[in-house]
Amino acid sequence: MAAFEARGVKRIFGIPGGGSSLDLIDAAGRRNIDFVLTRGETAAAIMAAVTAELTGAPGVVLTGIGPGAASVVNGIAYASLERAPVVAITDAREPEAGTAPHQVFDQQALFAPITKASRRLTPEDGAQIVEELLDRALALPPGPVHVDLSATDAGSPVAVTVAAPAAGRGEPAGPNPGTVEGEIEAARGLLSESRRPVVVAGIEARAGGTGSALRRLVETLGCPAMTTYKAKGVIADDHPQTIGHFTGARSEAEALAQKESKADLIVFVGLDPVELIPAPWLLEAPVLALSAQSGPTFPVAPAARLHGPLGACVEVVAEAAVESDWTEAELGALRRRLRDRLRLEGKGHTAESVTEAAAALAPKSARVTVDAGAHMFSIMALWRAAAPYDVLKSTGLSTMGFALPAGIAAALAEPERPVIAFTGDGGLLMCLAELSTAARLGCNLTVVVLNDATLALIDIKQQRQQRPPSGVRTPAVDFAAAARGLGCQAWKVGPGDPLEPALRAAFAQPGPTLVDVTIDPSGYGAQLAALRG
Ligand SMILES: Cc1ncc(C[n+]2csc(CCOP(=O)(O)OP(=O)(O)O)c2C)c(N)n1
Repeated sequence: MAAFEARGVKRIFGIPGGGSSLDLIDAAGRRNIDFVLTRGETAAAIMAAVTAELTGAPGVVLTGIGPGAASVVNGIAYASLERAPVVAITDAREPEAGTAPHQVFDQQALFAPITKASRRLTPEDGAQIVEELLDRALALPPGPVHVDLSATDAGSPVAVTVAAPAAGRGEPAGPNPGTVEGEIEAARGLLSESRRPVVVAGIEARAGGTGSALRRLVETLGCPAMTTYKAKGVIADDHPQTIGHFTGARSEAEALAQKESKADLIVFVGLDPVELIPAPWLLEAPVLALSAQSGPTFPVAPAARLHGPLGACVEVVAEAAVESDWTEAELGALRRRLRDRLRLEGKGHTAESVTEAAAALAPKSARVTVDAGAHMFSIMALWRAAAPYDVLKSTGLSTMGFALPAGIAAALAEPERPVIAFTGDGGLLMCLAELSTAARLGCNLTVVVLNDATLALIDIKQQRQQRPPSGVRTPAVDFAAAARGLGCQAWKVGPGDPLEPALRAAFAQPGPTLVDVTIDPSGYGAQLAALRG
């Protein structure tokens, strides 16, 4: 706990078991670290990971042995594929137990594929190991680590060493943190020869120190700027050169390959391959890759690469940047083309109309979280982010059950900033009980459920394969009634009901609220076809 405190940890999320968890909760209290009880372990891990993303300090999640450890796995997978530094602490069996193997399996093996390291702590070297694990979690690319700790070991005295404060978010670990390495001349050559470059910012570009260098580069080039979903806001959505998101979908490749707006160079700035959908690479233009971590494997081999502190990489190539041939009219046409592909038809309320209504009525400072599913496309396309982390979404894992726990973590990290969590009905049902966590904590959070009683993203894939509907549609759930039962104020909006009064009332309340909107999913199929082919 001393090590966590020194690294800026303010709260730990989880569900305790009866072993080391209880010692740790006591110790946390003595260090002014809050223990935040959740209803599910995976939700706790998502909260820890999002806390890490927002604060730069490591996230910490605590679970019991066996079922508690098994139940946290999807949240740790989130931290792994979304590059969030998280410490997962599980109760562990006593080494010399000699007791029945009740609730016992190899927990370190369970976490091995989704953590950067997993260690059992002992009184002899436990404090040292915690420091090493924290360093591992924070080193690029950041990710989760696992700690197994038995009650006897947790209760034994150790020599506490307090860590030096860790490097801040985005500052690379390693022997030469300030050095840009790679094909500097080739990189500059590609940029100076390019007449029609396109800059794509990815997850690593969220780190402080990159955004301003990146904007300068984009403005010098006068070229189109795109961000991945995770990097949304790194270059503001309202920046005159922002044309949309880069996800690896066919519609983007088509837009950037068409005759009138053909890109001749794609510049990745901090893009992580995990951010792209697994589709064939369709762009012919060469790629210049600038990365904070060395050697990521992209679906296309870059013509040149640099790695090192990302802002410095950008500055190194910017020396060769000159104004491109792109015109304002071409940028506008590209933006419209990408946006038009995402238009969503439907009767009554749709994901598009709900997003537009919420954006018009939301408090200006609102932060948004978005779940996985068909509803996500319209929200990501229409919500305007001004800065990184204005919109939080699971992309590397693309997990359902994200928006509500992420919203709770965001509300706790910045209580003065309201949060709107957009979710499908399927995703919300995976973490519904966390509404009671939000109510208990008084989170300034509005959950907007796009309720179509369908796992729409899977439903449309099933329809496209001309299969009969099976296993994807369910009777509608009354989320407003459920939310009230869990301690939130809630409104239900049917297909013919006006949405604005409910949204207005929900946004006006400080405590957690929920708006359950019945939406028409019939336009999703055409939208997905336009996006991904
Ligand atoms: C935890 C998890 N389970 C399954 C999936 C696969 N999956 C992706 S979207 C989706 C359906 C989402 O349904 P819903 O939340 O109702 O949103 P909608 O697609 O209807 O907008 C499923 C099952 C996933 N991404 N995450």
